[in-house]
Amino acid sequence: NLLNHFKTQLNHQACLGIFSKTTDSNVVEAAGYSGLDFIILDMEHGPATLETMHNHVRAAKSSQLFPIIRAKGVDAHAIGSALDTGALGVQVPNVSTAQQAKEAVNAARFHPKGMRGVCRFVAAANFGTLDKQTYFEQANEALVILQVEGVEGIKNLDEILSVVGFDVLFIGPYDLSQSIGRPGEVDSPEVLALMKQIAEKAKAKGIILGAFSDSLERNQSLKQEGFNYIAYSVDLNIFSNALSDLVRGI
Ligand code: 3PY
Repeated sequence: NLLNHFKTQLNHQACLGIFSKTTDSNVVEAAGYSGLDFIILDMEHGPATLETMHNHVRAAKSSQLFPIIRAKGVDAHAIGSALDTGALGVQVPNVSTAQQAKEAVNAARFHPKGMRGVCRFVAAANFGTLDKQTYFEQANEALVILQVEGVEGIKNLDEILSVVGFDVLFIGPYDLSQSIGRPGEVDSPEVLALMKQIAEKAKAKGIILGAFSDSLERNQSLKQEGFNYIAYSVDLNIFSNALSDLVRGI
């Protein structure tokens, strides 16, 4: 199945995804026909509502694209309801302390791994038709991705990395650049050095690394640096840039 297949891939090789800020589930489905590995449906930045997310998740699964929802923050309701849609992963932005990392894991996993709010009548449980035990076991396999993207998170990194129950540590270079007073300078030596520092610590603990990239060159360098979860750009930006290339080519 999609969950096991993606988890296996992620453990062994670089996987490529994009962020999505569309409200049209056809765009999400179409992205899957490209062979892309995963899509991060964004509820931190972007207009899509929880209702839209239900359709996005269905659309992604229909084209074998692994759906992850980025919740709006470290918020138990936002994290639980994202997974209730049937998304196979949840990404939590701006984790700065071990306490926040624990809260995120707790909100994403059922007992004994956490304390996620229980409703077995949601889309993720086939509206209550899925066998209870199967649902709870399956739900606890969801991918949990934590974003560290600020100096406070870096300061607390050892403790964050010691928290049990998350799968991927994701670095947000844009927020990181802002946190050192240089918003947007994602290719600056300072940001790259901090990313390297985070990456080395995560690697030493055997934790899968992820990052945002907005260039094809950066995709390659991240891959070489051992990042297996590479989130390239945003669907609508990719679309618009492809049209610019088209216009330039006439
Ligand atoms: C960042 O770069 O800060 C991100 O969160 C990616 O969108």
